[in-house]
Amino acid sequence: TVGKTIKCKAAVCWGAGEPLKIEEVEVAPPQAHEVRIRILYTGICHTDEYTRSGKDPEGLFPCILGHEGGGIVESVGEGVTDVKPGDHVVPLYTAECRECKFCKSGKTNLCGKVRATQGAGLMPDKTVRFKCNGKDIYHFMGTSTFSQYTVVADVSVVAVDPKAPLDKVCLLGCGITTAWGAVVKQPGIKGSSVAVFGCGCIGLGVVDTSRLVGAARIIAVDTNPNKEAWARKFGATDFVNPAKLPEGKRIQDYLIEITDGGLDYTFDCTGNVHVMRAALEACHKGWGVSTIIGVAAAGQEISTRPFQLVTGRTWRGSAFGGVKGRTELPNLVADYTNGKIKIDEYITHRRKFSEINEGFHDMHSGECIRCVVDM
Ligand code: NAD
Ligand code: AHE
Ligand code: ZN
Repeated sequence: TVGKTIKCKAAVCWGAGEPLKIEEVEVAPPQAHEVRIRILYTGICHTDEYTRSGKDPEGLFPCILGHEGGGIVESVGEGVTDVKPGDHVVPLYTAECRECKFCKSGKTNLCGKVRATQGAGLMPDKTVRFKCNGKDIYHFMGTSTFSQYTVVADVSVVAVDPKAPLDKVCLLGCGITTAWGAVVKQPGIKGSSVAVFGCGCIGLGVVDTSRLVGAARIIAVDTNPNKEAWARKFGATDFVNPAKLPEGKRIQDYLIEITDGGLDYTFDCTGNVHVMRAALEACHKGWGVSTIIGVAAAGQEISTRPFQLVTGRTWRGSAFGGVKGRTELPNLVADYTNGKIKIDEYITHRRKFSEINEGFHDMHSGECIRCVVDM
């Protein structure tokens, strides 16, 4: 049986730096190994804004952004075995095919199966499923959740407990999972000192998970003074505003002073390459480990004196927290429904789909942790 094209509303970004425009789009039926999803809720992540703004070297326009969604499977193409119509699902921007060199390595959550086409804004067969006024529209991150219906590869979606509220667990599609994994998969944090640079959804998630795994001291760092109360609520033991340090005092030198030589673990959750350097240099000589989570603009590069690494500091990074979505997300949903991990606490704003651009403005206000859009 051949499925039908669906007409629905989607927020199209027609060009770098432009606001999103709600348009009627046509969503073609899922082909072999594809899944068409009715998106009910989506979060807005800083990475959506990063690509919208034109800072993403992989950005393609016109496109339908969004990668933090929750929805219900509408139909599936041939050969799809893991999900069926009616299943509650979260799309995954980090696929998990379980067959490629990456998946089989046991060393990474990055999957090679669809990443090249995904980065080119296409489905795995190198075509698109979205059209607007007869024009092809690119996919984004293999998810495009800013559409009432989207099509994803079957390796890029996971079914979750239908009893879990989709307006909450959609946030496990990126921010909260990214932060959780970055901490849980980093051995040694229990009993250690941690500094977290940037207290948005990602940074607060790192603070919260560090508390959960038993870090001894958690120093939150943010230039926005309003983030102190947020950080403490999520488990920070200290808060430092780098903008309030004495003239000429660098944040890394200050942190080294107050921690008897530096932190055991630091995390960049800002995407600012100067902050990334400070986070690395705030690490303790001999063993400190700094993890980059933030995403930097095209053309930006990190630097430090190699001596920083020669003397035992480690610089690393993680994508989607190192989490293999199809295998691990159902457990994380259970952790949420069992009260082990927070989601509700991150939701500061809610918007109707027609107000999605206001959701982006909320993000810039400095008072928004996550905005959930009701599609
Ligand atoms: P956000 O904008 O909500 O949070 C960033 C925080 O950093 C803000 O509180 C801001 O005040 C603070 N900040 C800005 N400049 C600072 C400075 N110089 N020193 C200290 N704090 C500073 O963003 P978010 O949604 O939490 O995302 C954070 C970053 O993580 C973004 O770059 C995003 O693209 C990236 N990200 C990466 C992954 C991944 O898989 N690696 C996943 C999700 C998001
Ligand atoms: N396209 C950008 C990089 C963007 C990036 O780093 N994305 C993160 C996820 S951010 C989610 O909010 C990621 O997972 N990257 C791994 C991957 O395979 O994309 C660029 O610089 O080209
Ligand atoms: Zn994201």
